[in-house]
Amino acid sequence: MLRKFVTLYRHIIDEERLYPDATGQLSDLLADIALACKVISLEVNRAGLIDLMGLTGDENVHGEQVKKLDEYAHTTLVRAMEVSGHLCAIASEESEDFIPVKEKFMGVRPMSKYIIHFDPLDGSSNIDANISIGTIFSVFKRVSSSGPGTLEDCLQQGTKQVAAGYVMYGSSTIMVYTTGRGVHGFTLDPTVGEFLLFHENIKIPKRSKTYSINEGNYTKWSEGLRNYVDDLKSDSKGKNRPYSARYVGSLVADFHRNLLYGGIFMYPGDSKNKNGKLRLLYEANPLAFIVEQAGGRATNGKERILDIVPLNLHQKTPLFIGSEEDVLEAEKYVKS
Ligand code: P6P
Repeated sequence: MLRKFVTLYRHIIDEERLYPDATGQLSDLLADIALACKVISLEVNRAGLIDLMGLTGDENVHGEQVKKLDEYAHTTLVRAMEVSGHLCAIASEESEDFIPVKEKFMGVRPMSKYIIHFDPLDGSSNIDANISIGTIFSVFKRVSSSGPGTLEDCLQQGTKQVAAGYVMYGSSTIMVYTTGRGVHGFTLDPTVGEFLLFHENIKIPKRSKTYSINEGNYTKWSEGLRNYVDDLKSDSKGKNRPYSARYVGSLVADFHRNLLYGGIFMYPGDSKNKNGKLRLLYEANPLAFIVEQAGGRATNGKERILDIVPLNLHQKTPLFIGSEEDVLEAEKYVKS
């Protein structure tokens, strides 16, 4: 069967045509994100050859060592997003405060009606080991009327997202995105510099045989969670046990594998960090939007991720995300 030769931009425009009142701003914004990520991909893929490996010696807002590629990815995205003319505010893991877009960059059409959150290079602690890392993004319509964006524009419930996605820099560079009409995956063909459709309408299996969690934290977990993971490893034939453990330690890589093959990824709160490690606005929310669009489920163990009302830009949340039936089962144990 002849596969459709569909570029990302073609796909975005086709999606846009389904919304009669679309102004084209979101389509342009998604194309700008893809372009910025192509540039980042170039650097990630040759970081071993030029001196972008290793540390800048600086620390980011979370006191984490900033890898040079982190900084590069952040700067590349901010520059591309500022000049896009479609944003009134930009929020990044690498920036303590959100960045209001300067008037001179504001679009001349309806005043720059979007805001964006991104994790410029998630999993960056794996850069030197050449393990897949990724850019994660989440787009909202502004709630303020005009001018540079406000904190209120940036602290919206995940259900209000208009687009979300990630770009994973691995054996190939892929982009997965949703605008609320299914989840679609693209592979970058470096010879033509285009993201080409490889998987339209991705659906995550309802039940899997894979779980992803850092078992090094086992002694800090709640009793309910310990019982759940112990059960996954048992060999009770009646409940398709034991599951396989798959954990890269790079959120985008673990999430993407589970999205395609099925699986549950967990980063729970524990006795040391009650809200776990992952961030609501630029990690949990975008992946939760994607997984629900693919027929999966994402909660904090009790509440749907997308229903959480954010209180600050870098707040953490426990995350249980992936195959619907697995997440529901995990919740039963965690609540017990
Ligand atoms: P741990 C990478 O540093 C990251 O932010 C995510 O990409 C990943 O899922 C998680 O942390 C891994 O954390 O504590 O298991 O090393």
